[in-house]
Amino acid sequence: MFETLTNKLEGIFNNLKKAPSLNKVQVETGLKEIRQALLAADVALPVVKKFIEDIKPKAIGQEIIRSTSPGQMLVKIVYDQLVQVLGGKTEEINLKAVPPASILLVGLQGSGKTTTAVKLAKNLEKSLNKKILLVSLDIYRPAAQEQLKVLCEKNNLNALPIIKDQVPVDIAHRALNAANLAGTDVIVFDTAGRTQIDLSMMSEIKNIKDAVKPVETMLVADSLTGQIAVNLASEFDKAVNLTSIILTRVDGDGRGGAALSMKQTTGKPIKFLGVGEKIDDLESFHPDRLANRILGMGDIVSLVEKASQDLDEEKIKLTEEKIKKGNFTFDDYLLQLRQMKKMGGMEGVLSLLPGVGKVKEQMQNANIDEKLLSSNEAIILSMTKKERSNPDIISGSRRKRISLGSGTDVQTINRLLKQFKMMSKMMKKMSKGGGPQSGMPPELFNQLK
Ligand SMILES: Nc1nc2c(ncn2[C@@H]2O[C@H](COP(=O)(O)OP(=O)(O)OP(=O)(O)O)[C@@H](O)[C@H]2O)c(=O)[nH]1
Ligand SMILES: [Mg+2]
Repeated sequence: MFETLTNKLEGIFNNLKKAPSLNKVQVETGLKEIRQALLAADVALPVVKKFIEDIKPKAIGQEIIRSTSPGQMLVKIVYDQLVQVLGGKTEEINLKAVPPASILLVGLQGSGKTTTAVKLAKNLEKSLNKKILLVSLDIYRPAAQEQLKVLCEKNNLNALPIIKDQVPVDIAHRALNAANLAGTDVIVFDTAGRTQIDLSMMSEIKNIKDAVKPVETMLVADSLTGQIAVNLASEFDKAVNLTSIILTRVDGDGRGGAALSMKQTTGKPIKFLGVGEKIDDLESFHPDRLANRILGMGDIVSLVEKASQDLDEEKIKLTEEKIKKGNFTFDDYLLQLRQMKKMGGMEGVLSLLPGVGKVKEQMQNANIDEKLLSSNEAIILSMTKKERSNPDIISGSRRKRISLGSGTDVQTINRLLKQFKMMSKMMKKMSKGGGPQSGMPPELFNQLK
């Protein structure tokens, strides 16, 4: 699976990742080779272009984290971008409906719809413990309905009994009734193979959609056809509004162009991969796992992840030192806000700082929520460097400018400045090592000392 790309990337990184340092020319050559590798893997040109454009500034201006090398950082940058291109986060199958939830599989002839219908049913039965009904709406290919029935019998799955000469929309209604009676959770509808240019078949699928109101309309597309599969997805989407894609025959696809181009080109997520002919050969699609498989360098990726986490903690320690010394500026505050966002909000970062239990409570009482974090960030970003290190100079007219720049109002700025002033005053007092100051509860003083 995607061996061509894996081998090429491995070749490119083999030399780079060991090098203790990389110059600009080396990085640029590396990027050029990655570009060629992606093109050779049949990834769509606009996708390749964006891939390289997005990683270029990161690769050239990369911040090297201690205990990693530039080459290792580059591996991580490419990995992150691969995850992005593959769709970012995992998109689960949508079954949110008053049961039964209907799933409609559409696609070209021979793309793997019938096989996938059965695999998908087994998968949902096993992983989500769902009660499933399978229904063939393929009245055109001889024995198509029997094919599904036989596959279901073989795998202990429920198929709707076949009634000869019924048209697809009627079969669909019958399936809905049967499912309601039997307390079925999910109905998987297999359909006849059709092309996007066959207008009568396309209008049939629209009628079927109106009848079954599927929560998922999934295109079953053959990964081996590469960019043709991607274009097909766009065409089908225009005609019938797809919700997601299942790529089949990925087991035989050495290149992976369809998987890598699909999300960016069509906007539709891939939810499953068919990786063989057997019933269990269907995998949920996880961008991060696939990127790892393609790159084959999971160890380096986790090494860099770990190192950057250490760096985050280092930065927090540094801020903590500053707090103790009483030189806390808006730049430090900004750093903290960003760390907070990255580390799962307020809770996450405060749990890393020692002795902040009370402050945490106070902040909660003061209603400092996540939204406020974002608006505070925007405000600080609208300040000049001078203003950040010396907030006292922020006059009325400056406040107005900052409020315009950050899309907030002057009151919000006043509030932030007041809060900040109080915070730094408190910190200064504490750093002088005096006793509890007026207005500060003694237990808070002790916590922060
Ligand atoms: N290797 C491999 N073969 C697959 C995969 N999915 C389907 N097939 C094979 O592809 C062939 C066609 O599959 P079907 O499920 O009948 O395709 P279909 O889209 O229903 O075909 P029509 O109903 O004729 O349009 C079968 O031999 C399947 O075993 C896959 O992920 N990997
Ligand atoms: Mg079929």
